[in-house]
Amino acid sequence: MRLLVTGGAGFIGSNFVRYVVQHAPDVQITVLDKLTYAGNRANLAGLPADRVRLVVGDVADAALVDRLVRASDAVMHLAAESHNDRSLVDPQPFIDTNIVGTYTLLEAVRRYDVRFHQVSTDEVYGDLPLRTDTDQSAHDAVFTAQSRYQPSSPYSASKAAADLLVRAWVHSFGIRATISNCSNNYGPYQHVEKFIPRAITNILTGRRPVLYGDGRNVRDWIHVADHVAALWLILQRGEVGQTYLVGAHCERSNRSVLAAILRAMGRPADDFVTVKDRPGHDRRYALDNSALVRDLGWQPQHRNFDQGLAATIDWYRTHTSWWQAGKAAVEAAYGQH
Ligand code: NAD
Ligand code: TDX
Repeated sequence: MRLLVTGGAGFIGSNFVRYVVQHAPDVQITVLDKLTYAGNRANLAGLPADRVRLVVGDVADAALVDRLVRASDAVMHLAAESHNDRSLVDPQPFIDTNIVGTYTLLEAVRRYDVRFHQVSTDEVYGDLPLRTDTDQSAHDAVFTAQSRYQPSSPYSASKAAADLLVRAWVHSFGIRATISNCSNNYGPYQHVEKFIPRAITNILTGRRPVLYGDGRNVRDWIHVADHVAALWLILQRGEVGQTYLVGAHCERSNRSVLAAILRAMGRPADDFVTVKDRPGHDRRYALDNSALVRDLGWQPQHRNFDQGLAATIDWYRTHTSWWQAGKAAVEAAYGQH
């Protein structure tokens, strides 16, 4: 199989490429990645050159995308602007990459009848109420593949728009596509702008980690290794036209995640700063993964969040050269808003 992986030099993309190289010896991978601030050649270091090639370019470049899709049997589409906070400062690249880029790929897979998978997020469904002691409906609420799309941020709106284009291209043109909507990932190679790596690397550089608002917001965490295993399974065995929700039933408040990081790194429990809340901050995400478990037999392997977190902390400790150069600039940018 000739597989085109867009965004393969990013966090989830590079973990996916490594997974496929290890598990599927017959697959040749072409990574199409613009190498934005979030993409990094080093994420693909050490992979065999005869199995993986990197093409630096834009998913919205129709001529380049046409040429690469024509030469592929399947496309795993991960390229995106991925950070909510950035989308609140400058939405334009989110429109260009997430919407126009996805449209550009869809037109190419339509021309050449190439299998396509859209990697998306649970944030397209908006947010859920926090669980409370009294409100039973809040306890039961989770996203399902039938949940309404009601995104809150420019980032999630751009992902929602892209997903809807995929659904329409399946419906109107019969392209062979699937979609997955995954919860919050953590693990190696995640950019230091994101919550968990930011907190870890703040502590490692003598800064205090940062909690937005009251810290009661809940995210449903999944180890990136479990997400990429699901993506590979869906690409091979998923039913065309289906949406799969990917999550590992690991809801944690931001406050409790930060407490676990501080504890694991030997810092006092109150050694963090609280800042103004993110505008439009989604309260809670949680999702129903039953189609993936029932139909495709997927099971998360990294079920112990504290262990996964400890391994992630170790990874950042032992890979300082991977993140150190960009750290100060990320913190300086955060300081401006
Ligand atoms: P990331 O920001 O780490 O990586 C994105 C990659 O896309 C980078 O390598 C970047 O250079 C590349 N890219 C950006 N614009 C491009 C363009 N115009 N053309 C080609 N390449 C471009 O993001 P990530 O966290 O790895 O997310 C990957 C995908 O998974 C995204 O589609 C995201 O919406 C989705 N997702 C992420 C999470 C999460 O928790 N991180 C959860 C669910 C879904
Ligand atoms: O320093 C911080 N302090 C903090 O309290 C940062 C960076 C974040 N937060 C909060 C905001 C969120 O409630 O932590 C939570 C996680 O924040 P992010 O890492 O920015 O992730 P989130 O906004 O939840 O989106 C992530 O998951 C879904 C990814 O960035 C998206 O690409 C994915 O679609």
